[in-house]
Formats: sequence, structure tokens, C-alpha cells
Amino acid sequence: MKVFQHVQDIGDLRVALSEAQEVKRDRYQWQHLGKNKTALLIFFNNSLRTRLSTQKAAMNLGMNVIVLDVNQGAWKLETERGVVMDGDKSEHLLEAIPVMASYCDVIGVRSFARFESREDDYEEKILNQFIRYSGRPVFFMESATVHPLQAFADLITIEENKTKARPKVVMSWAPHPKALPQAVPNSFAEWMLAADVDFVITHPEGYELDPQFVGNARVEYDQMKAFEGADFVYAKNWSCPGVTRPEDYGKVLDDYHTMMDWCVSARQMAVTNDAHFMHCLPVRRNMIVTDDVIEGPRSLVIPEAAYREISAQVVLKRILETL
Ligand code: AN0
Ligand code: CP
Repeated sequence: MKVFQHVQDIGDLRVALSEAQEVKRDRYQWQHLGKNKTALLIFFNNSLRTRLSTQKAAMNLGMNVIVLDVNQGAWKLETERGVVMDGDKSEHLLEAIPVMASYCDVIGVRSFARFESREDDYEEKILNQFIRYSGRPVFFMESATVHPLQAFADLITIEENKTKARPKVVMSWAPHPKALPQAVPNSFAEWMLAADVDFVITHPEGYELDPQFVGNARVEYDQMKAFEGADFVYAKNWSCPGVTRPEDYGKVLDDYHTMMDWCVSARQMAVTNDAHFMHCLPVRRNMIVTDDVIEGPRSLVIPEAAYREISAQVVLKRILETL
């Protein structure tokens, strides 16, 4: 595998899920694969889970790991070509990428949506430069539009906890005080549509996700109706994707105080099929989900985060196998 970005990059999901099972059974059986191989993890944004789980996965495979927080200690990077660099940015991405690549075999990059231009974000301007100029396999650790390591861990979580062949999975928008990217919901939708689940998305009008990720997934604007009979509830906030009104891209459309009935609570969970609650974390309690639901017996947020180690290990293993 040279690029891990979309669900298709992992191939057959059944095979990927059984490989995840195998990793879970004994995660240290491929130490030879990573011997003398270096993974470079580059963070343009904060992270707890991705940082730790990916580093752990690489170590499980016997790899060496270098973690770089670009905004803490490295030179501030210019990303636009043609700019007269007389501002606060000392180095250009076009030199930094091949230099960083020369010290490693595999590159993971986290670079969130910047919300400056929908076009730049949705064209994956930053990650595509890594793919183009590094000459190394590149895996996405949440880019402007996708978070595939999360979606893969979410799929593993559902697979491990489902009690019927085709569970009903509901992804619900929930309120948040700040504008958040669409990467998590985009990838979750993309992976759920490829998996064997009955998938429903619920959100207020104006938050329609990009069709390249949601295809013709069922959208139900009535949250309570969407939750009926759900086996898994996946909560997440996202800002306006700008599908119908490009000028609203990256905006929080309404004051969150007026949207608090979208916060997932016992009221919505009561109409589900005793659904499991999921969230990628970090989560703001009593904005996205109430204390009682996230702490309740059906909450999967901790095992879901733990599966990030497994999803990252399957991805790194696949990459190492093709180096
Ligand atoms: C990020 C997001 O919503 O994309 C990362 C989630 C994994 N969340 C925040 O910035 C709070
Ligand atoms: N879920 C997730 O990617 O968490 P971090 O932002 O902490 O890495």
C-alpha cells in the first residue's frame, strides 16, 4: 500500500477485519517486518490518540518512530508556491518534504482543514504534496477531508460489538461551540457505505456532507426518527461542508445554544435498540453527549479508542509488506 486515504486503499473489508483480528490476537508477531524501518509521524495539529496509537502500532511491528510537531520547534512552513517569503515562515514545504522523507521509510501526516478555501481543503492540497514530493508511502492521520485510521477503528468496534449481521448505524450531528472539520464524518460515511450495515445520517439542514463521501446514504433530518431502532449511535459535530452554499463552508450555522436538543442524551437513546454509543474523541461532554450516556454501560468510546492501535497496525503492516 502506497497511500492510505480512502476505504478502497485497504481493499476487501472482510480481509482487513480478519487481519485486525489476527493483530489483536498477537500484535508482536511481525517484529521482523519493521526492523531498521523508520516511521515519521508529522503533526500540523494536536493529537492524543493518533499520536500514541500510531506510535505504539509502529513499535509493535519493530519499527523506529520519529514524531514531529511541526508547530513546536520546527521552522514555520510556507505551503503556497510563488510567495515572496518575507513573513514569519522560514522554510517551504517543497524543501521540507524531501528532507523529512530522507530520514524515514514511511510518512504519516496530520493536517486538518484550514477553512480558508473549500477548494484547497477538498483538493487535499497539503497531503497531495507529501504524496507527490516525498517518494514514500503516505498514510493520512486526519487530513482536510478524511480520517481513515479512525473510520477503520470504528468499523472494527462495530464488528466486535454487533449482535446481528446487518446492524443499524446512525451517525448524528451534535452541537459544538467551535467550527470542526468534516474529516471524521466523511470517512465514517465512506467506510459505513462500504461495510455491511444499515446506515443513516441525521443532521440539521445545511450540514449536508459532500456527495463523494455520503453517496446516496439515507439522510433523516428528524434526529428522533433517525434514532429509532438504532444498534449503534455515532455522534460527531462538523461545520458546514458548503455543499449547497459554498460561502458557508467551515461555518457554525446557528448559535449552539439554540441547537442543544441535538446533544445525545437518554431521551434519544430511549428510542434505539439499546444502542451502543460511539464517538472518536476528544468529546465535549454535555455538548455532544450527556455524562450519563458516555459513562453508561452501552458506551464504547474507550474500546473504540483502543482499536486505533489495531487499525494503525494493520495499515502499517500492509505498507511494510510492500516496501
Ligand atoms: C478534531 C475533528 O473534529 O476533526 C479531531 C477529531 C479526531 N476535533 C477537534 O479538533 C476537537
Ligand atoms: N480520535 C482522534 O483522532 O483523536 P486525536 O485527535 O487525539 O488523535
